Amino acid sequence: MDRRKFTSSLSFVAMGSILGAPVVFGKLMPKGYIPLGLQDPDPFKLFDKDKQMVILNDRPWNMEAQAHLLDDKVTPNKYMFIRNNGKIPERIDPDTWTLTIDGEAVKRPKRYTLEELKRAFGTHTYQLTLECGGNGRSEFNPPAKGNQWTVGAVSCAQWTGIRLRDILEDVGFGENAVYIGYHAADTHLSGDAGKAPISRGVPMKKALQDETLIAFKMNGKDIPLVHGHPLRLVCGGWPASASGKWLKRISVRDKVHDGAKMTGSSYRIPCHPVAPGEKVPDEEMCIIESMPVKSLITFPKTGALLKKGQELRIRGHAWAGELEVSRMQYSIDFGSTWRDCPLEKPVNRLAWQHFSATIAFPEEGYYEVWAKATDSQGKSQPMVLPGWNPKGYLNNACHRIAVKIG
Ligand SMILES: Nc1nc2c(c(=O)[nH]1)N[C@H]1C(S)=C(S)[C@@H](COP(=O)(O)O)O[C@H]1N2
Ligand SMILES: [Mo]
Repeated sequence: MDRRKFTSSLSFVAMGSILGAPVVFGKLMPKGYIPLGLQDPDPFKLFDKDKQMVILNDRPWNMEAQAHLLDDKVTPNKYMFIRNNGKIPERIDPDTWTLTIDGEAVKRPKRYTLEELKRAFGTHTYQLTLECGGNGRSEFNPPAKGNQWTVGAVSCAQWTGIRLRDILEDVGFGENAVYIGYHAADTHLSGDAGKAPISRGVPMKKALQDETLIAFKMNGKDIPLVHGHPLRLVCGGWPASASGKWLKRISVRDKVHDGAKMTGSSYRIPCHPVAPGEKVPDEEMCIIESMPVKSLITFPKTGALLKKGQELRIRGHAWAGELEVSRMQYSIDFGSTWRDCPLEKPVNRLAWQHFSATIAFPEEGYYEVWAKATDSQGKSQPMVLPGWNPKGYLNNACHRIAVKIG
């Protein structure tokens, strides 16, 4: 039995004896609640993550994958990056959890229990690519503040839930509806209860898409706590910050949602290109919407050693926000020449696509394998860093791995 299950089956008196002190107010604590002092201090165990995941921050918790950990077609929890802006909510009781729909543009504001949501609306499952807007931030110069993500802040898990559209149609919304904004149960690091760590959203057009889900399952199981249990908004193909975890309320707004991290330089980029390091006034910053085309070589791990004459089988994934990836190429000569490689169709819209290739190297020595995806509108990944921006978003430069032959 794991520690979490073990502790949640104990009485608070028994817990107190482990802690060496009585659990004050123990009687008032919800069933299954584990006092912080008893939680596993090992974050890999606490979040059920593989030891090869890389911790970028512990306050709040932020953890990324490495390219080779993302080899699965459907990302399992153990390799899924964690991005938190605040403190993970601790006392979650799915039996009493509710979702409220309100806002200026809603016709009949309503509150649903989880049971009601599951009963009233059809269930849908999609595999959805979630990439943090700041994935690749570590390479920008001048450097951008924030978690120094390399390549591992992306996932493509299978999400099951109901369509946000079905709920919005149930409550009704006016012609004045512009945007939806989410409100969640996580709390600000400062401890200020009136302050949300994050409250973002998407325009109505995105909110009403088939694939925009209010999810209650990830990869067929209850969503893990750190990824939004018991309810999460999932907007695939957009910066993952639009996919609110621990979802409590959705507001149908008559203007662009103005919650925490919707303004200033948060998840916004200069509306027009700027020079590296340039100061950009707030009114010249635009909200990031669909993510740009990108790909990742997930096998082999960089640094592969091959014998002379041995062929190399590579594989990976490519994605392009709202668009499909239409072409995948690789280069073994630093981008001088490119070869096409087979690319699979996505299992559904907004899911990443898989590519593979068998590469023969002309002679022994050091090589880099570069991968380049092109979207359905003809845009390819740049080979070097794309436009600098104050917070280091949208780095979709080609991924590359080192290979040595001989
Ligand atoms: N409530 C809440 N939702 C949130 C966040 C958060 O801090 N709180 N972080 C957002 C950001 S910036 C990202 S990149 C994704 C990360 O999702 P994951 O931790 O499940 O991988 O969640 C988004 N949803
Ligand atoms: Mo993010």
